[in-house]
Order: sequence, then structure tokens, then C-alpha cells
Amino acid sequence: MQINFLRNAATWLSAGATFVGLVLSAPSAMAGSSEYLSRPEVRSFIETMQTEHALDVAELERILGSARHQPTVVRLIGPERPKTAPPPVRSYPRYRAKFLTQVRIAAGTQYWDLHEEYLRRAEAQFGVPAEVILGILGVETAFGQNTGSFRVVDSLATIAFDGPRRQEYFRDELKELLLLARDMNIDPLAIKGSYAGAMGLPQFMPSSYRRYAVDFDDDQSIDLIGSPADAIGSVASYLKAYGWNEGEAATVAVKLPAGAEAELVTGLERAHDAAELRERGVKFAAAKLPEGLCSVVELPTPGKPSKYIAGFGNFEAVTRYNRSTFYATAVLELAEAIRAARTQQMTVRADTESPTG
Ligand SMILES: [Ca+2]
Repeated sequence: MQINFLRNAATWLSAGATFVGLVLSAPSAMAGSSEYLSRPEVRSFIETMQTEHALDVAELERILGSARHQPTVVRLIGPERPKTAPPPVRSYPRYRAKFLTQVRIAAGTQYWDLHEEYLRRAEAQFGVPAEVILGILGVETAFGQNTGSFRVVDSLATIAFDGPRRQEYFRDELKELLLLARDMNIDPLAIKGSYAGAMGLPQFMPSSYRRYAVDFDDDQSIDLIGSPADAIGSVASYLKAYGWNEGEAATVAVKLPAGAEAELVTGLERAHDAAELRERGVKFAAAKLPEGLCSVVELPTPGKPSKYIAGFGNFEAVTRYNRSTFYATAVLELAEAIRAARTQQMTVRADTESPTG
């Protein structure tokens, strides 16, 4: 999601010169929809926040009065794809290549070295392996390098009141942001994030921040923007809450019987019993499988036969972070690559550092 945003932002910036000219010549037209305070749905939102959550009306007016409509956000959120449109050509290798780079894998091992203590603690407390936490932080923000530059109030208000879809969801997130800022005693106008309002190293939405984030460096505040420790603990806490089971494989490669693909692929849904799949001729690449149902996920490559994997409970936990099978697969593959690179590094270190006497 983050990477898409950056690519789109770059396209947008490349047209910067003309765009800036436009803004300078017609500032009032651009700011026209920023007058959120006069809108009846915004008044009613403020009223609800006051009656249901006892937030101060003057403070709400200060915040929402400063909220600015962001046309870029509307464009990036995009319209619903028409049901009649042909499905886009999907390529898992193309998606994977954005994240499984040597640079990102090296950044992952470095991050592991720097924050080993907290990764160990997260693993002990929540049962989530260090590399999976790093896989998420790596895909989401390249370990804090791309955390987003939109004011979260602007992003959320824009989609909540002018978005092409999912307004209700984003009104809820705006509410959660205001409550989060109150709880943390910070000015919501100071918080930056993605075009969709995801914040900090792990790109938590405000509701997830309030529900699952933890203070992992014991400084009495939960800071997902400035504290790698809090980000590490919070990712593990989130995955645990969505059913991560210590020591279980998330995915197992499968071979499907020819012609049965369309019938067997379930994507995000864990609808299959592994024993039944075996009876139907599905071959698993491992003898021992995790308990519980599994999904069958297709990883397509245009012009070539697709690959398939079975996704178990831990795979589903990762898809709860971002509802995409490509996303979860890339997170887990980045995790494996970081783990392998670290193992190699440790071997080299042990060879060069081991005492000879
Ligand atoms: Ca903290």
C-alpha cells in the first residue's frame, strides 16, 4: 500500500510545475472544499463526538476547521472497480519484486541487530518470530523510511466526508484518531501518515493503534512513530490478537490436480480441510501440517503456470494486517529472506570471531 502510494505520488510530483502554477493562480478554488465546519454531516460528527465521548466542541472545531480536503487522497483511494470491468492482469512476481530487494533484506538484518532485545521479547511474549515482525515492518515502511507525509486529519477527513467509497469506515477512523490524540495528549494535527491515514513504523490505522498497540520500551507512552520498540511489540501484539500460533507454519506449497484449480482456490478464505484436499489429489510439500482449516491461494505469473500455496491460521493473521494474499505472501517471503541473510551473517561472524585457543 505504501509503495503504491509512493509510486503514485512520484507521478503526481513529476507534474509539479504546472500543478503549483494552478494552485497559485486559483488558491480559493483548491481550498473550496476545505470548509468542513459548515457541512451538516461534519456538525453532526462533532455533536456525536461531544455527546458520546465528551470531547470539547471548541477543540473539535479547531481541529476540523484546520482539516484540508486533499484531492490527491481522493484520487489514491480511487473509485470502486466496476463489476463489469475485466479483472486486471495480476502478477505475484512483479508485486514481490518491489519488496524482496537486496537493499531491503540488508536493512532488515541491520534492524534485527539494532533491536534484537525487543524482537526477542516480542517473540517470547507473543510467540511471533522476529523475522515475521521484520517482514511486516519491511513491507509497510522499509523499516521506517516511508511512513507517509500526509497530515492524518486531512487524509481521514477527506475520505470520511468526500471519499468515493468507505466513508463510514473512515469516519470511524477519524473518531478513533481524535480519541487516540486525546488519550495520548497530543495534537492530532501534528500526526503524519499515509494517504489512507495509516501511521508510523507499522502503519497502524487509529483503531488498531488504540486496540492493539503496546508500550514496549516502558516509557509510559505508546509511540509507533518514534519508537522501534513500541512498533515491534505492537506488530506482535496485533498478530497474536488475530490468532498467530507459535511454531506453526503459515503456508505450505501445494500442487493442485490439473483442471481443479478454479474450484479449489479460495484466496483469503480458509475453507478447506487439509485431509479432504489430500483425498482430492492435492499434494502438500510438507508431511506435517498445522491444525485447522486452510485456504488455497493462487500466485499467478502472466504467461506461465501459477504457483499455489495453502494458507493456515498464521497466514490468515498476516492477511488481517492487510487484506491481500499477495501482501501476506510477500511479508512471509521477506521474513524468510531476512532470516536466511542473518543466519549467514552469524555464521561468518562466528567463523571470524571464534577464539582459536
Ligand atoms: Ca513506549
